[in-house]
Amino acid sequence: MGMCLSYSMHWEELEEYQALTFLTRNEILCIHDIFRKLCQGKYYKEATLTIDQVSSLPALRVNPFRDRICKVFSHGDVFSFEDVLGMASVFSKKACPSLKIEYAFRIFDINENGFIDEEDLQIIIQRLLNSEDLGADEMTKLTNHILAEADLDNDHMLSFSEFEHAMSKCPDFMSSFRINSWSI
Ligand SMILES: [Ca+2]
Ligand SMILES: [Ca+2]
Repeated sequence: MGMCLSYSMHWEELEEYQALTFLTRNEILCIHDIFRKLCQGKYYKEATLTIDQVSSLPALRVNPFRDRICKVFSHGDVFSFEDVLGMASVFSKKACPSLKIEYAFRIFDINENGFIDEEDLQIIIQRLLNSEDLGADEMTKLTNHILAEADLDNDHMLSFSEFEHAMSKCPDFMSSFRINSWSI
């Protein structure tokens, strides 16, 4: 715990970050520590990290959606300290389910057309199963199955409210959409 102590953040700033996020004080200090290490001691409010630096963190390195996560939480292809905190907050244990669902939808809307469509579903399935060579038949079966369960208006894609409804019936989702440690 003591390792995470860092004195270059003012007490009031720490309190403010705590009020604005779902993170604990210690989590904020840990992330601050990592951020400072990666930006080589520059003043954290002025420094940014590249997407490569963030997606190489142990917390994200093995996540099959790390490119999408970085896309959704970065601004202008870089991460400010507050961008990193925002990301950590959404993935924290205490973040409210509706916030997690909102960001999950943005992460899974891979072609960014505002819906989770068949194209997105195929990529999501490939990544989750870690399989490039799933047969076309099996893929169609899986996407049809998901759509049959969740596509309530039969337009072959999931709107945000259809996705939200499906996720609320899926108790595993909340525990999987979580990152417990950001340490290096
Ligand atoms: Ca889409
Ligand atoms: Ca639909």
